[in-house]
Amino acid sequence: MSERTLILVKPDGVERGLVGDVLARIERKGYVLEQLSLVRATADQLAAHYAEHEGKPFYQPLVDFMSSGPIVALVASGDDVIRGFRVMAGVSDPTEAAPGTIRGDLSRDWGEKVQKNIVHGSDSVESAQREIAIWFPTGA
Ligand code: IDP
Ligand code: MG
Repeated sequence: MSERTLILVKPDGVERGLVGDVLARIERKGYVLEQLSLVRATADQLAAHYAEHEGKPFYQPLVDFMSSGPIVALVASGDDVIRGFRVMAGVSDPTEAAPGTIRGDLSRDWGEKVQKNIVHGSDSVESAQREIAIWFPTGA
């Protein structure tokens, strides 16, 4: 069944000029871009988006990082796109992410308290619905 996922190109991806690479991978894979926006995340958006991580040691570094520059928010659709994009992204740790994945190809450890790993992708249908409403409040 076709589904939708919320993808973010994080500030490291925008700053390093990797938006086009990420979008091209999504398009070449065959997923469809439904929404696309260059935004600066508000504190409220980040608190809602990362609520599950509040209290963890990397939470404040993560929020500071996500506030450090513009991000690209997008909604992509396709059958099993939530799982499919997570596979394309690779695991969270840039050092462990497999070559061929977005994180494996484009990110690395910079010795910081937060992993700068280029992209976010929703991890479930429930997360996708919740996250799309945070980044596209007028509807997607
Ligand atoms: P995900 O983005 O692969 O779903 P999550 O566990 O949801 O990973 O964590 C959200 C983000 O927080 C990660 O993408 C990464 O930027 C950062 N992060 C997660 N775990 C760690 C950690 O152990 N150290 C530093 N940063 C982390
Ligand atoms: Mg996550």
